[in-house]
Amino acid sequence: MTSESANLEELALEALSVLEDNWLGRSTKPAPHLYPHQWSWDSAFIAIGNASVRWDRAASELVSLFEAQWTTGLLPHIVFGSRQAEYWPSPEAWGSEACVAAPSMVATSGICQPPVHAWAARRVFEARPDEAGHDFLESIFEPMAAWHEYLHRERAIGSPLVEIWHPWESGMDNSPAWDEAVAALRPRPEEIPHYRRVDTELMDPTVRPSDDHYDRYAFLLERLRLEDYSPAAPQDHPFRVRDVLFNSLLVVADRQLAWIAERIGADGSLALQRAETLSCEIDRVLWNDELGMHVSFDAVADAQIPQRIAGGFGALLADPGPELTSRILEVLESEFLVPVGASGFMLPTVAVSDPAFETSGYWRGPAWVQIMWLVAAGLDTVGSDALADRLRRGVVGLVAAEGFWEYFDPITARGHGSARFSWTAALFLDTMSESPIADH
Ligand code: 9WN
Repeated sequence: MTSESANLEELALEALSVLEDNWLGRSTKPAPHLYPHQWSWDSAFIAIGNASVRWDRAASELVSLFEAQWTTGLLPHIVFGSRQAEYWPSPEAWGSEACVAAPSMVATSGICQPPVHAWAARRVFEARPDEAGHDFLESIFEPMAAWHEYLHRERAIGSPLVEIWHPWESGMDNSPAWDEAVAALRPRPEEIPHYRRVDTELMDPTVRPSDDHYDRYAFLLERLRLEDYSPAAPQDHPFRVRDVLFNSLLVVADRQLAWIAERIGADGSLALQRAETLSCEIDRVLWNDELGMHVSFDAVADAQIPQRIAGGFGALLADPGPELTSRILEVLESEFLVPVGASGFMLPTVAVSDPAFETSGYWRGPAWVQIMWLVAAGLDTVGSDALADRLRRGVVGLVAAEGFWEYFDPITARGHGSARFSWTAALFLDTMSESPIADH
């Protein structure tokens, strides 16, 4: 065994210990202190990482999340565990107990996150395609279909593209792509509920979203809460964004839902049809020819958001065809990718040359492992294997040099945010098992 592969083996053990330490009993918290409950898309990534190493936990991660599903089909972005664990917004701030559609056994948030779950469920099944795997798939299919149904029913307003109603729903909270839409919110002081941030007590406040943004996050939360998270006139909601990554992931998710349906003898034709419609709309509405990539759409301003962010490369997952793909790859290579380690690339969330770039500012520049993992999968989809491989080497290189951080500074490659971050560990494990990086 070479010293490099010995080191990778040690890292894999360390990744398992991160997941072990963050295990809550039926699901995994994203980070030891900063995010002490269960988060929706984190759980999907964690299930993917656990699928081939701790199958029962991978299945439990998704099963427990779906137990907190609302009767509307909404899959909440946070499922609260211990009330002692400090986080804002707390269960009281969300007030899910007062919502008829919310589960009675557990407190949750009332908004959602990108739909990576059908993909995760398929990966969990594929890691164990026996009777247990089949039972898991059967049990998850109806709730999964209801989750997708919710998105297509409640979030597609005057367009097949689905909307997010809060920056937190993108999973990329303070991305500069949302700056204008957030600045356009002008809450009166009495419309901002009183709150105390916990994140800035745990982290350096300069790398977290600003107080100004948090006031608006709190305002949107309160507005949605007052309408039980199901506004009677959704077209009047003041933050409505058709995010390219969210919609691209829904294309993948619908395709995976159809795949699951076929496995269990159910009908997946509607899901397939929806995936096709959505994928055409992504190219029709979200393609920006000048920027050479897809961007999100502000449904309130009725205009595209002309900001390149790494999430836009998520459109590769929906397979945009050779012409758009070659333009996208050109932008990816010439503007975004930054060399890391011997042969890897990292992908900053905002291009280093972009005026909006901030080197350690959360979603305003740093490289995140889950975005790199998703874009690598997008590159697989369009057959760009060499680039996908180098992005995966980037994931391994960052973790090997720095550890399992929440995100990484694209200039110095230093880790930032929370240490011992669950999806970094989970997707590192998946990256190691998927590609023979250690053999090169
Ligand atoms: C708000 C848990 C979550 C991730 C998001 C990330 C961050 C929460 C926060 O942490 O968001 O949901 O408090 O900042 O932006 O992608 O799911 O890891």
